[in-house]
Amino acid sequence: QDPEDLKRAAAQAAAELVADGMRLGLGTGSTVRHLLPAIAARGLRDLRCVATSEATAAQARELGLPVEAFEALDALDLAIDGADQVAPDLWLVKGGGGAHVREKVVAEAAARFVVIVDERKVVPALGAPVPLELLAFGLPATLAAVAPATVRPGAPPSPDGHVIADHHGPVDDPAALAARLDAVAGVVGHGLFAPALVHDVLVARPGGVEHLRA
Ligand code: DER
Repeated sequence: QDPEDLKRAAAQAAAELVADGMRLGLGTGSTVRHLLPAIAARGLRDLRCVATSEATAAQARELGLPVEAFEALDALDLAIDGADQVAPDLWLVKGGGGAHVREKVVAEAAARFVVIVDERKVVPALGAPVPLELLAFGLPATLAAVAPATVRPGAPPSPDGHVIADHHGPVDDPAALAARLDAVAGVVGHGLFAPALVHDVLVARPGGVEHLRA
């Protein structure tokens, strides 16, 4: 089945979780691109939306969704986002689109974080690359500290002016790798999302949408 149909099915299922008056975090990527029209089509009232990228903000506004700066809210009821990899224990790799720092801030602020993927994203074990967001200051020293890692070719700076890079090492122990990356001062963020952060994963398969709960 066409992956876009699967992405749309997962997005539709997530859109059903949105209720009037919700403070809603909107992720970034091609699956979320199907989420926004599905939410807009529901004609919900009094939504307050926060976007994790300019691309999401622009598409949401085009659809008439009320997007506001995240500085106006100190908590969200629900955040919905895609993922690059989903492991059986619900460790995630995100950041293929380079928005993972803002996405993680939004996910952590949400009472419920729902991930929407097509079945291709479900993997037996996480693997490289793990996206990184690095301070430009002292970049070579930081790259050495997190080796093996490279700056992502052609990637523009993040909305917050940081460098997008990728870690290429094995991810046998995501918790250990996440701790190692978090310990390096020049690492602003990385794309490993812990299961504790993830409440639901909606996996679209040809037979339907599977609902994994943490
Ligand atoms: O960059 C990101 O974190 C995106 O959410 C990514 O993980 C999923 O993008 P996709 O829906 O286009 O595969």
